[in-house]
Amino acid sequence: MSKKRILSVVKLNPEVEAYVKERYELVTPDTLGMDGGGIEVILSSGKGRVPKELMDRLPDLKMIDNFGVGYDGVDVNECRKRGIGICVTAGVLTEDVADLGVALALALCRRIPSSDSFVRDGRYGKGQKATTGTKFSGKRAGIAGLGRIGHALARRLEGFSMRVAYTDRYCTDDKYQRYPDIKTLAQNSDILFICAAATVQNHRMVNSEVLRALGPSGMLVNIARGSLVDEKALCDAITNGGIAGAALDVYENEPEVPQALIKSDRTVLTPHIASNTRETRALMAKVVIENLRTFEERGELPNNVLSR
Ligand code: 8YV
Repeated sequence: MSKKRILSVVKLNPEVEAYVKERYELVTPDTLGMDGGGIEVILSSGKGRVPKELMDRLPDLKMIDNFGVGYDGVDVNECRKRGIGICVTAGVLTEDVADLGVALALALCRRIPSSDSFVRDGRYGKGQKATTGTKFSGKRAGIAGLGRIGHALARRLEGFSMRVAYTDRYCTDDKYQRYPDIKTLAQNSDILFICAAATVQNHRMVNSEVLRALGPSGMLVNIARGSLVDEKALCDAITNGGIAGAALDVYENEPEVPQALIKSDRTVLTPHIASNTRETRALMAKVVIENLRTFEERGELPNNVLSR
């Protein structure tokens, strides 16, 4: 009996790939051919794109099994209309992403990357003076997006004696001060952390006005998605001293990173690694496989963001 087809729009995690290849015929949009009938599942990730045009080729599509919690490449409205579930790896990567938020902010304040280079390239040995950073503990933290990751970050920052404030359209938490919008939050923050989902409403939520509100001593940390920040405005603010610095794990057109950010000594840049630890990637793979197995065996759509 021939195997059922499954379509992947991304390079798969090795464990997911091994599981899938044993049970399915794995196809890509390029090898799909004219007839997309019978394909019920698309495997995707934060990097994947599932536009309406692809869904049009798959009349039996029921599930997008997503390696990650972000699914901004998926046409969500179209999924809603067609009753297609978007199943994510909720919960398992929260801690890692929050950890990276702290690490990036600390690295930026305490100038860890440039201090590391200072030692490695011999300037320390020659008795030169290292650059002075800024104190991390006690800063005013602003969190845009107080979901699971935002909360995990808030808890960590409290441990650094920070006053934590936030803005969020849906979540509230009386423990922290809530601001009605991101501009007011930025005005009242030393470090603005972006943890919100990359929805249409949040597109470029950090614009030139918000960066102005953050001001010359303010810092931006983005562990969510590049599309939440107007990258051109950010480059200008970094180049002109409009803000003190930025620490970024995500970019508007990954893997491209603007030269203005690369050249600046007031940025800390990582290549979208927030969930990239051995432990978490193994758990993410497990959830993707479990989501798929549950769908196949029981016809259910676990961790479906559209059923919430
Ligand atoms: C992954 C992510 O790096 O969960 C997300 O939204 O961006 C990350 O966990 C990504 O899904 C892998 O491409």
